[in-house]
Amino acid sequence: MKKREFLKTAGVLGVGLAINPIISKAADSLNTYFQPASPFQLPELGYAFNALEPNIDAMTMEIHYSKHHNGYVNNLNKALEGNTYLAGKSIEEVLKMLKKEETAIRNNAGGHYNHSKFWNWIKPGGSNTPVGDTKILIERSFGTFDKFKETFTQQASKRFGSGWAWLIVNDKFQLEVVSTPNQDNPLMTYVSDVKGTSILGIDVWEHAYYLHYQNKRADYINAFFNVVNWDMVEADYKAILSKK
Ligand code: MN3
Repeated sequence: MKKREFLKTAGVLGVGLAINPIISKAADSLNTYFQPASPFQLPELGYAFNALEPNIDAMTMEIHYSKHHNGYVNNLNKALEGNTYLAGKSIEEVLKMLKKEETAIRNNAGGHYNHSKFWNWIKPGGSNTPVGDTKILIERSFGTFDKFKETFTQQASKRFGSGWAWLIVNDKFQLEVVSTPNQDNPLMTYVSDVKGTSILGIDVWEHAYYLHYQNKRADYINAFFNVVNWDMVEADYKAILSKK
């Protein structure tokens, strides 16, 4: 759907969607969040390891960020060395262009992108409920915020083994809750069955919660909602709109 058609369709939502969406400061900083091209670097976390306690414990944050995410960045840079068509591309382009069988790039590019987004989708204290256009769209798409939470929680709970649950904007500009295995992402054209751009995601790999929650994934998902940064979700949505 072209932007104009979308805005016409979205017009029924009323005041929530302006004709010329104003890109907030958060969206600007988001656009500069990733290094424009490889080699990639571990981005700054933006808060202390213990800042999300008691919802996400300090040791989990420290290991998750400085070991797991750092490992994805280093291994991605190694995997891209000598790659003639992906080296020098942005991380989003790498996700969109990589081939299914390029396992090292697929796992580590996904790992870098997914975690870079994830750190920004959570913040100390969170912000309890959606804001702005995404609040309207979530209520319109799922009925109520609680219904959305239920759907998202279901996707996150039923993901067998390692992976992520996402709230995405699909190619029809609709919100959808989906899940992908391992470090796959809905931006991966040649990999993912579900296609779109995520505006919220939860890491349900055991490394994301096991130290504190052990086998109780449901408790971790519940706690995640206490620290969701809904302003960032809104900024991500506006950034998608601005590129159409
Ligand atoms: Mn992880």
